[in-house]
Amino acid sequence: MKSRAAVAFEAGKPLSIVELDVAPPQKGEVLVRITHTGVCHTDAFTLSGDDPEGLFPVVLGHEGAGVVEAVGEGVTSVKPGDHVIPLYTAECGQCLFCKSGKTNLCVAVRATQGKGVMPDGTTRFSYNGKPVYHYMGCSTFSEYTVVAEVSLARINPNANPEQVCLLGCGVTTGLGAVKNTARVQEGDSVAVFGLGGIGLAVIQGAQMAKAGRIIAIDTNPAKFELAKAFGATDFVNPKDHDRPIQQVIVEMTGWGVDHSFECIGNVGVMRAALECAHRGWGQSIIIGVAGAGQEISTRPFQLVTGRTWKGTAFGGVKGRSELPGMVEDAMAGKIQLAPFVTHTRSLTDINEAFDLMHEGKSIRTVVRY
Ligand code: NAD
Ligand code: AHE
Ligand code: ZN
Repeated sequence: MKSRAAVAFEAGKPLSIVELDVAPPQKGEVLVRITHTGVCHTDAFTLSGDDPEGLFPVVLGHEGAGVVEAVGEGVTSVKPGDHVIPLYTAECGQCLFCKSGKTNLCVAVRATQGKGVMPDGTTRFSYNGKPVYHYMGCSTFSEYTVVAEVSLARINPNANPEQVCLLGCGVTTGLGAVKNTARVQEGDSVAVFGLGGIGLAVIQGAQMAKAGRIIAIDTNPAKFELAKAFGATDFVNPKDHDRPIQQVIVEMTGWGVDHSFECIGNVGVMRAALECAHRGWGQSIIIGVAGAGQEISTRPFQLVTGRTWKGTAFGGVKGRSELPGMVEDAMAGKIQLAPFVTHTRSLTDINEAFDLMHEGKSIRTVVRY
């Protein structure tokens, strides 16, 4: 079948709106009609060419919502008409990782996913007879996409897709980082570096956890208003200070914060986030994704004196088990999604979503088909 799609033919170039050919879903696969997709900084990261797993030409997008159109052989957990959110972190329930009870990092389809292909090693997308790669097991920048059955969460059909698509990445990642990775407790102090979709979701999660002080840090002060609305108590622009930002946070708090979160993808800020954590027990959670060749560093003394460095993917959330409940929570007003959707665009204007992000004007632009 034909599908309207935004294709990244080359790193560093705008996406091209074309009509792709999409092959039918094979065994264990599902054809999904995407109705809405968010644009996450990770899409821009991969488009930039900095992603070690980046492949071109590719259909990017991993923060979508849609409806099942058709299923391949052996698919039993979803049927045509079901409303779904594609998952870049699958949940097969069978692998060592799923069964461990310790992680959400299912490996059922991860190896082929990282190579831009379906589990049988081939792509379902083609353009002018040439294969086009899949992305993160989702490829939500195509109206019709094929994903593995284990990469789909079935959700309430009455949910607002323009908002719940954000549970496909940004909002879930931030909320989960607070709840599952850091396990923030009532009264704890929190510092959040970077106030995009991820950082603001961390702030929302910290407020839900009844954190005490929530320090919001961004070089773009325009982000502070929304951070305040989500519950941040203190606002710091590193550009207003001539000393290292970790020193500023430690001075503000006495000994540092109980939990810090890096939501940018800047290895220098990752160091600052670790070093502003409380002596003896503070922990820092890396959420941001850094480019090929970049590495983190700190004085080992920072760890010797009791700080812990951690990271999180999709907030530690198991998508098939947990996303349906999070969608219900959003519908019940327990999770706020509307404030994240600062812009909407049609597919033909998807490149504006990247421009708005780079200009610091948007939190999330949601693209509708
Ligand atoms: P975004 O671009 O919307 O937000 C980033 C924010 O960081 C912006 O507000 C920007 O002004 C701010 N910033 C940039 N440099 C800064 C600095 N030096 N100091 C302070 N603030 C600074 O991005 P996003 O969509 O919120 O994504 C954030 C990061 O999280 C990206 O690296 C993305 O790839 C990553 N991410 C990771 C996961 C995961 O599962 N680990 C999931 C989603 C996104
Ligand atoms: N491909 C990159 C790493 C990219 C990365 O870390 N992705 C995050 C999700 S970002 C969502 O916006 C993640 O979940 N990683 C775990 C995984 O299994 O992909 C690289 O460095 O190679
Ligand atoms: Zn993302």
